[in-house]
Amino acid sequence: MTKEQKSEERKKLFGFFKRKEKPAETTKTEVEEVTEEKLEQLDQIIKSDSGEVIPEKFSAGKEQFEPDFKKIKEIKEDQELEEVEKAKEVEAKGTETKETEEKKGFFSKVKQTLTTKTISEAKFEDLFWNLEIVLLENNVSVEVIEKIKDDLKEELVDKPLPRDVESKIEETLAKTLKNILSFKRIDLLQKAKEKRDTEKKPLIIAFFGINGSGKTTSIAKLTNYFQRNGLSVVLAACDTFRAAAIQQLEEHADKLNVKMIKHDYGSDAAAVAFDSVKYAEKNKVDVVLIDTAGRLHSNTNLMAELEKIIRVVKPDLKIFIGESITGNDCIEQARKFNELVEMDGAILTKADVDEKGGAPLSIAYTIKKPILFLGVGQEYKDLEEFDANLILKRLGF
Ligand SMILES: Nc1nc2c(ncn2[C@@H]2O[C@H](COP(=O)(O)OP(=O)(O)OP(=O)(O)O)[C@@H](O)[C@H]2O)c(=O)[nH]1
Ligand SMILES: [Mg+2]
Repeated sequence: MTKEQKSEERKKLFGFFKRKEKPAETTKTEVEEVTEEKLEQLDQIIKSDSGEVIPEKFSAGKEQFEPDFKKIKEIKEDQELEEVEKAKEVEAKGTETKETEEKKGFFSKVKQTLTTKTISEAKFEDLFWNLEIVLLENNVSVEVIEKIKDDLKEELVDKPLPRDVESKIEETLAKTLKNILSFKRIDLLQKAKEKRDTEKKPLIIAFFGINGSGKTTSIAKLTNYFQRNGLSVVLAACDTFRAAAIQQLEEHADKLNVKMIKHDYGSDAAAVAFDSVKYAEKNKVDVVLIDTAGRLHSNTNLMAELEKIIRVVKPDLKIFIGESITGNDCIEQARKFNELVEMDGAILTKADVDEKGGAPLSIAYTIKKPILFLGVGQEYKDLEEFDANLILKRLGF
């Protein structure tokens, strides 16, 4: 900071600082009589703070040296400015730590504010506000927040508070969240093997979601996952709507060395799906993965096309692919898709870019179906089996 900037800053800050901390003291000092005692005190202050001696000026009238109050004031102002800057730094650091603390264990905050033996409804609402903010910031949907609130209220309001309130709150929250995430796991490998061994048929999985949510990439990752586990795959290029889509899937098919069934751009997607299943049955392929065009639930034509694919091949599983980074948008999409095409589960992509943990929790609660995997990058290996405990950890539990 240049001297000029510092002086400007000082003007702004010092004025405020002086008003709050030292109402009229500085001006008063200027008109006060200079006593030996006062000089001693000033000398002490300045020496101890800055190591400088007290500035003096020669008074021609009195023919002696006197304290130079103008300079003294400047020095004091400088010291005070430094203090203000230090205080600002401390405050900034405080905010950083506060955020981390909030994320880690925001319920401990509630404990600190509790001084009464029971919590009234009004007090609870007041306390819950702290949690609500953190949950909202972490993409936890309003419905889930309401559920958490109800469960906590039931345990805490107008009840004798247990000695260890923090543990009680933690326990209740963890129970609520675990319940939301405790859906029956879908084991794709086991399902494929079962269908192969009992029905001699391939496991058919259709994927859908909005544009760019990661359908094609997730299908490629899953192909690799099945292959690593000894199962064979055929891909159905049912995105006949977007010009480059077939080529994009084909590149993955070549890299992964799997068969891909395609028709021309613009052709009937359901026919491609049908041919893929026939190919798999004939060639004893274990799994058929159906890539579809990105669509909004409001696009009637494309939704009808999706319904036709489903009607024609009757997939064993219908999987919604959503981007976890879009937070509440993703939750809304999941809800709307689920109303039109009831899904069996979801894969949430781009979890590597999503620092907040609320999306999986909220989607699971919205669709009441399991989340199978999280996409955590762009490589084939970047597919993580969903682990509820990990999500709870990310939310600070
Ligand atoms: N960081 C990250 N990027 C991902 C992930 N999954 C997909 N992507 C990227 O997201 C972009 C879109 O992925 P696609 O697989 O083409 O999405 P899509 O749903 O098939 O898109 P449309 O076919 O256009 O509807 C690509 O650049 C992917 O590399 C993920 O888990 N993490
Ligand atoms: Mg695609």
